[in-house]
Amino acid sequence: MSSLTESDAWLALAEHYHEIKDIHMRELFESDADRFDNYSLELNDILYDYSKNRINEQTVKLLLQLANDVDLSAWIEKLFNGEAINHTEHRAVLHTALREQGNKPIIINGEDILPEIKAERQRVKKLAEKIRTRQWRGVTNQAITDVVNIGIGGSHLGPMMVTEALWPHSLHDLNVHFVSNVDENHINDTLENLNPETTLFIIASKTFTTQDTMVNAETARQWYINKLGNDNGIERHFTAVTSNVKLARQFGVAGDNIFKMWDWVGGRYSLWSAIGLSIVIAIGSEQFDELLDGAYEADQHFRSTPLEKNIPVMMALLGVWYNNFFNAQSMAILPYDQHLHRFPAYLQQADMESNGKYVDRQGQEVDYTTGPVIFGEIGIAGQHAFFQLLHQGTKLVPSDILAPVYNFRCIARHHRALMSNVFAQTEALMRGKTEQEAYAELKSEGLDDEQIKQRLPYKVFPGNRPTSSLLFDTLDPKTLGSIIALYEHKIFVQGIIWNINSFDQWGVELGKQLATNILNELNDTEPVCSHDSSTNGLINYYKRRRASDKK
Ligand code: G6Q
Repeated sequence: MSSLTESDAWLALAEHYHEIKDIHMRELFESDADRFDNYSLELNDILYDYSKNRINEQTVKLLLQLANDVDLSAWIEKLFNGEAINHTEHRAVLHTALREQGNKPIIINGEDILPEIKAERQRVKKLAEKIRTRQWRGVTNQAITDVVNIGIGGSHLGPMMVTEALWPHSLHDLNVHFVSNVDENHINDTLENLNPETTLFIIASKTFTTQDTMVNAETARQWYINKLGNDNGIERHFTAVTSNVKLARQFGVAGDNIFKMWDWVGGRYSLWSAIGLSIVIAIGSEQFDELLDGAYEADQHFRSTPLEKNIPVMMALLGVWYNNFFNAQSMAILPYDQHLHRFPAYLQQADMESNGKYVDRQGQEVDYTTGPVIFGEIGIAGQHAFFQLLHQGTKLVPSDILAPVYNFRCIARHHRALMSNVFAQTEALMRGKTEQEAYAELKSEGLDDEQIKQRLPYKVFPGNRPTSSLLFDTLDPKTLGSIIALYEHKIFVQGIIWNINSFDQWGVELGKQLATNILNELNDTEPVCSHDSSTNGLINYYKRRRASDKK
């Protein structure tokens, strides 16, 4: 048994689960008129309502005890102070330094990193503003109209999600595209209508060795050369963001166009760094600063608010409650703001790559479950698709609902229709529909008793399905920055409780390594026999098919 599952708080929670598992949230609301006030928190214009969860005072008390038992507050300080908490890579984890507004030095290897962060941010802004104001000229002295970010994983999802989310705040005559897939369709479809003389590429890769990105970058360079007939002026069309400056230079990117990343920023936490160059180009320097401000305010909230009033801490503890005691295997992220349509994909990486680990910080296999399967979709679209399972399926799927109080143009007719769904869904998931209520409804529809008897079982909804709601005024850069940082910190807290390192990603490294090995085997037509029969069979089938294509 691990010390976590033997801790007093864990054992008490396991016992408490048996007391609460059959209590319906309807009862919890009936017995506490102030439940909404008692179980909701605010940060600036963000309201976090967690009252529709299967918890009572005792649950919260025990979950907080669990957080205290693992010394969460001390870990929060270690995070902000730059201790090497990514112990498998001997690295600090300092995405918070990227949005730090204070001047107190943050020392890594004897040096204050803040001046370098600020200097690099200035370089990024300078380039972005030149592009936005059409001062940056391409090979034929034309302004840039299209920017293509080539990157994958952490060098793609964050910038892409934010650029989509803040589209109303962006320049609309400057298009920002994202290419991640090494499938040629992605880059070819993107380049089809672009003009190399007015296109700028950002090769975003911390390592500058990721195969997918490098193959796409090479294709982009060839496209430029093929279209123009030579490589004149190519330095005005290629930039890079990387911690491997040497490889970026070897690729041919001019030194002035290379922006730095540091090893203390994980890819999935890097949108605040120069990896966010595409974001700065889209929304401009001032609004990028607001995004950073919003994240900084969430950082301050996380660092200085008592655990019981701390939004990311409560988000994390609820996740642990369902994951480890209710045995919930998944969690749904359901934004009702169309501009957040890539937020579930972004969080999928942030959460699952961080907490999808089975070995603890001492190198032992854990005896409890860790990160959940994260999935999601725009809430309205989900309602017409997988919400059926949320309402009447056999699995418990705790869900986060995110919705704006105002949206961009805020046409009342649209917005009220949208929000009526938000409120109705959270209420229905909580309350469900009893047999009596279903009976009364069918009766009022004019069905006779025989018809009602047949249909009744299908019209009953058990309810008691947890949702937490995040309502925010409007999806502006500052609010988005806060929301992202709240989720980053939630993930951190869960990693601390589960005693895992949320900041390495050996599973991703494995994929990179395996693909490189097999790539060598695809370079000729010889059959392979070094794998299992399925992998051999698939590779050889592919090779045969390709060989006959060539004939
Ligand atoms: C993120 C991961 C991973 C990484 C990609 C791209 O935290 O490390 O998703 O971002 O594999 O790596 P490069 O930026 O090095 O190309």
